[in-house]
Amino acid sequence: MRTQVVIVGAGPAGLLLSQLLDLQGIESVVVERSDRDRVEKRVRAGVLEHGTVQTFREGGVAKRLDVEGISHDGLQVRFNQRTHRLDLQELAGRSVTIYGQQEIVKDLILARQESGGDVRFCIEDAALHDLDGVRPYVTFSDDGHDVRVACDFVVGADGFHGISRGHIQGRREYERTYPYAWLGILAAVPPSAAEVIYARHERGFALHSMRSPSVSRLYLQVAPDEDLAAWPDHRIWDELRLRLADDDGFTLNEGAVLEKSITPMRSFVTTSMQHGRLLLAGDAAHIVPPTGAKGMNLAVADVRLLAFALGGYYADKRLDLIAAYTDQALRRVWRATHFSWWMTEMLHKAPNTDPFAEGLASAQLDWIASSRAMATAVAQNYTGLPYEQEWSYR
Ligand code: FAS
Ligand code: PHB
Repeated sequence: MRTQVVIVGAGPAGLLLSQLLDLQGIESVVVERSDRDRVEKRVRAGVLEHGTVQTFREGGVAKRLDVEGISHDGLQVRFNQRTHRLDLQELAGRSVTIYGQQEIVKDLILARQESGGDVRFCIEDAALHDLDGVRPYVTFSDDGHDVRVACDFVVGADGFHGISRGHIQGRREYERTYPYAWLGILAAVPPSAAEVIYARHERGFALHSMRSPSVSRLYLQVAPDEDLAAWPDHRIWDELRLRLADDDGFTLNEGAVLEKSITPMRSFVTTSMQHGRLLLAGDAAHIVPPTGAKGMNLAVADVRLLAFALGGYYADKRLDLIAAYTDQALRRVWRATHFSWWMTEMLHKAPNTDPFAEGLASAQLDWIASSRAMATAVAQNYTGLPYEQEWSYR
C-alpha cells in the first residue's frame, strides 16, 4: 500500500494533522494502537488557547466546539485565601475556551471519517523503516493482516510513550521531574465559579475547572507515587474544600465523582524533533506539567508548522520548510515549557520546601496580583502567543 504521509497516533496531534493535510489535498494514513472507544474516552486537557480554537475552526472541526465550548475572559489566582482575577481580554485582548480534549478527539475522528480519511484503530506492532531514505515505510498488523505502507514522510504523533522518538538518532533530551502529581476528578456538579481557579495553599495546590454547566473538573496536588485507592471521594472533596477556601465566601459544589486519575508531572523536551523523513509532533517530542494548560495547545502549534511544511513540499517540492521545522517548533516549545515550569513552581507546595523557595513563590504571586506588566505577561502566555505563520501553504 502507498500514501503520502503515515501518521502514528490518533490523539489530537495525529488527527488534526491528517485533517489539515487533507484540506491541502495531501493523503495520509493514521495508525492507532488503541481502540476508538478508549481514544475517545481519555479525559485530559480542557483549556484551548485562542489560536487553537481558530485552527480548529479553519480546519472545519469546530462546529460543536463553537456551541458547547465555554469562553473565558478571565482566570483566577487564589493565595492566602484572597482571589485575584486576571482579565485576559483586557490584558491580552484574547480569551481561552474550555472544551474537553476527548470532545476534540471525537470531532476530529468524525471529520476524518466524513471526508473518507484512513484512520485505523487497534493496529499492532507498528514499526518504522528506511527513515533515512526518500522512501520510508511503516509496517503493522491490522486485524491479523500484515500491512506495509510506503510513504514520503512519517509523522510520530504517538505521545510520550510512543515508538517514534526512539528513532531520532543523536537526540538530546531535557527533563525535569516534580516532587508531586495531580489527582484529577470529573464530577457531576455545576462549576463552583464561572472561571478557572488556581489556588496555592499550604496543604498543596488545587485547581477548579469545568467541562460544561453541569460537569466540573478539579485537581489536587498529591505525592508523585500517590495511591488513588487512598483517595475516596469524601477525602477528595474535604481536601478541595480546604485548599479552595477564600475570605469571600466561596462555596464548593460537591457531588458524584464520574472519573478520577493521577497525572505525573514532568517537563520534557527532545531535540531534534526530526530525523530523515520522520517528524515528531506533540507529546512524542515534549511534555509540560498541565499547570499552564499548554500540553494539547503545543501539539496544535507543532501540527500547524508540519501542515505548512508538508504543504510546501507537495506544492513546490520544498524541503527547506521541513528542514526548519525543529528550530521553528522549539521556539514555542521552550516558551511554553518555561511558562508551565514557572506556574508549577509558583503554585505548588513542594515537600520540605526551603523557606527561600517559599519566599520566591509568594513574591511572584504578589507581583502578579499587583503589577499590570506581570499580569499581562501571564495573560499573554496563558491565552497563547501569536503563531509565526498560517498552517495552510496554499
Ligand atoms: P497523545 O498521547 O494524546 O496521543 C498519542 C496517541 O498515540 C495515543 O492515542 C496512543 O494510543 C497512540 N500511540 C502510542 N504509541 C503507539 C504505537 N506504538 N502505535 C500506534 N499508536 C500509538 N494537557 C493539558 O493541557 N491539560 C491537562 O489537564 C492535561 N492532562 C493530561 C493527563 C494525562 C494523563 C496525560 C497523559 C496528558 C495530559 N495533558 C494535559 C497533556 C495532553 O493533553 C497532551 O498534551 C495531548 O494529549 C497531546 O496530544 P498528542 O501529542 O496527540 O499525544
Ligand atoms: C482542565 O480544565 O482540565 C485544566 C484547566 C487548566 C489547567 C489544566 C487543566 O491548567
